[in-house]
Amino acid sequence: MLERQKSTRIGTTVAAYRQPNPRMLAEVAAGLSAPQKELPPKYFYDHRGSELFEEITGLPEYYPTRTERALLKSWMPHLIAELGSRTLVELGAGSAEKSRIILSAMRAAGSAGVYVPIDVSASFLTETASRLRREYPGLTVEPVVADIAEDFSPPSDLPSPALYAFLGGTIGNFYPPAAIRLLGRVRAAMRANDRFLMGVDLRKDVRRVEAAYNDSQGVTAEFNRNMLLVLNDELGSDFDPASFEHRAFYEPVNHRIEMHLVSTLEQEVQVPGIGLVHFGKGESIRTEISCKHDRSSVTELFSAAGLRLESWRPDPEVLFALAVGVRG
Ligand code: SAH
Ligand code: AVI
Repeated sequence: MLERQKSTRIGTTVAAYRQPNPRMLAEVAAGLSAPQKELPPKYFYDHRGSELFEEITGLPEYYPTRTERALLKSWMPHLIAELGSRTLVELGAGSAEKSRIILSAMRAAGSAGVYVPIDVSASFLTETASRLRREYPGLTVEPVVADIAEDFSPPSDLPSPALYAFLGGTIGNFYPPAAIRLLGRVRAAMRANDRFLMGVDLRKDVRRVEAAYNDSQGVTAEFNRNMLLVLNDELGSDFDPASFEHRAFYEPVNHRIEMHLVSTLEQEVQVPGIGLVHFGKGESIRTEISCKHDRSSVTELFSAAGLRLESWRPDPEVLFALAVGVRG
């Protein structure tokens, strides 16, 4: 879906843009005309954005990935042996680096059948699928390029039981009503003996969580600005990423990190199909929320989506947790 296009700039003329995706154009138009400008975080993820996220996962300040990995390593061999999962359907799979822990547990239990990684980052997903086919020769890998906020349709007739997984704390990147709709679609696809495994980033000391989104090497800042390059490539807009500053802070009322791009000057940006977009000096675009949870907020989210929280496993420092849900 989000593929950076090879385009040629001739003076100020931009040649050879694809037809813009109408949904993207509508979302960007609505987001940039709101009083608080806002863009959906899925637009971070072209191939470069996916690479930058991978880089973030290895940063010393970014505790979620290594904490979730340790939780998966200690729990998955037991959980998968107990469930006998034959299919893994994963939302927002990315590089599937941690998914391999689940797939290896399925292989060890003799139950590895089908892996369905779903992601909006098309070419990155294709690469992930090819690598997995090489690493797990007996596994059927059926990647699906889709926006999980809009449509969620795993292939039918998957071997049962299935494990649906949504790792990394990505649920936190959705506003609660959208998160509930998304989980509701997972619930609708699940059969009685299927399970839903979700990674959630937990509420904690504000300094710890803010540091994870303000890393000292500036990778998160580059990831944030990448969204403007995605817009330039997809829509032919003329954002100058250097004129926007990365800002990330904890918003305690809604228990979430907010990431913004702040215009360092008064400027106008041309977005074909939308027109000139004005930015005052210091005006920002909110590019991401990352909601932090606890056991009771996850119980509520699940129950609003028709799921029941069956198991809850935080790490010893209570930074991150794995939650397992069943049809309620
Ligand atoms: N699950 C991986 C990657 C998390 S990064 C991990 O835990 O490390 C978030 C992933 O979700 C990215 O790969 C991104 O491309 C994907 N993603 C974000 N929004 C999405 C959407 N609306 N639909 C589908 N995939 C999405
Ligand atoms: C993918 N998602 C869970 C990440 C997060 O922490 O909300 C994206 C991210 N944004 C900045 N750093 C990482």
